[in-house]
Amino acid sequence: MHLTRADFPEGFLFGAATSSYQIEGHGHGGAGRTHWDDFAATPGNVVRAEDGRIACDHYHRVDEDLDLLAAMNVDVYRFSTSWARILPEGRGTPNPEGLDFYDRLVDGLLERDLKPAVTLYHWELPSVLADLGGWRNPEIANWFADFSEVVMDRLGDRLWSVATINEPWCVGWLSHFVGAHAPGLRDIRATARAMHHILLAHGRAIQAMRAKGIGNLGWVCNLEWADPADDSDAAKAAAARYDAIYNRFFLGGVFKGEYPALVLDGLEPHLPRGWQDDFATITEPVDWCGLNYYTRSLVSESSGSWPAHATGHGDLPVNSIGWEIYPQGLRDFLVRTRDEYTGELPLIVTENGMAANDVMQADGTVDDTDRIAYVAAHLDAVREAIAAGVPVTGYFLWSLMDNYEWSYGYEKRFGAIHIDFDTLKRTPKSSYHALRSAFRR
Ligand code: IFM
Repeated sequence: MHLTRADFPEGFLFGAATSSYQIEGHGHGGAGRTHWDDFAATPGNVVRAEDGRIACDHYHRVDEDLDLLAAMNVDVYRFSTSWARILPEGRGTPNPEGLDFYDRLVDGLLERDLKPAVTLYHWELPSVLADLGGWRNPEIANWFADFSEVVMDRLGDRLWSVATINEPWCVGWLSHFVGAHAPGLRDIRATARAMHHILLAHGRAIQAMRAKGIGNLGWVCNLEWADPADDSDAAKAAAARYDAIYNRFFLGGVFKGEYPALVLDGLEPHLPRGWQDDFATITEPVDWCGLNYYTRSLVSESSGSWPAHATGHGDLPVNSIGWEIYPQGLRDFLVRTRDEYTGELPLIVTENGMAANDVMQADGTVDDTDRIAYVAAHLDAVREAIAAGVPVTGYFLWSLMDNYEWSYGYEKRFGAIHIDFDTLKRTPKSSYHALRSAFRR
């Protein structure tokens, strides 16, 4: 790693990120069933039908994991609270064990001088709320705001930052239109409603938390760079549609109070009545914006109905999932987000990292030089954005440790720490050691 802390502005924050269902072990501690448990139990949805019941068993190994985190010299730990662990029925009486767990986690971070950055929702919707329509039901905005209050009543006095919903494109489009994530729907009306209600729930929760005096509230979008697959007007138009759905819808909703015309072309007939009135809530100001960035796609026109686009890849190197490695996209997104949406608001790279085929060597080491190169190239892209005047204030690695990679099960590894999913042994990889040196104070 050619970079160190000294290459970034004073006060720039380095962090590592995880999420609850992906690491905790959802089978422990009285957590309620989630729609990911249901999705994973349905044949064909997840590799080997794996679920998050045990995951990394972080629930029982939290001290060991926090020690490793602190020794990595990061400033911030971005983690999420499981709605179903805290409210097994989605609403009503909290599970005391669930709240106690996050309480210990936050105290453990503070004892180690780490900043707790919580994300309230990272995809594990309680099944009972999914039964009521989940993100399709407008009531979810109230359920989510209530959940945010329960979390803040217990943890709000000790958090560094709070984000509402992680990666709204995944929660909305990928889960309701593509059907690749829970609840696995392929339905345009469900998609339109879910995408709108995600934003409404975000706004309501921000209002509820602000009313309680909680500060440093943020919004996290995942962005994927979209280039036309060729020079044709059709490919350019398809790429613009893809970009509007993936990247502009959620930023536009929160920061401009409008949806892109290219998305309304397909979704407007399916949005709930009076959707425009909700922008007053959706645009509730936030204190920072998080961007999760991994890759780009080459987009072409496809036959069939709206949105009539197909994605493919060029000849760039790829990660082990097949995602092209394109650091330039991170620099360009940071600049574009500042220019078109957020202005002087602080931007944080809340996730960035690489899936790689990491193999434990006979001597017990894991050499992931490709991941070190990936992170270094993306940190360079962040530096370029900073040099262009973009107020980027932090970079968080995805992920601290190998974990449950959703529909890929445990097959795809993103961690700086290797997990042996049979023994649950933790082994820091070479990227962990490289970052630990780079982040040294
Ligand atoms: O593992 C996911 C995470 O849950 C959300 N952002 C992308 C990561 C890698 O796919």
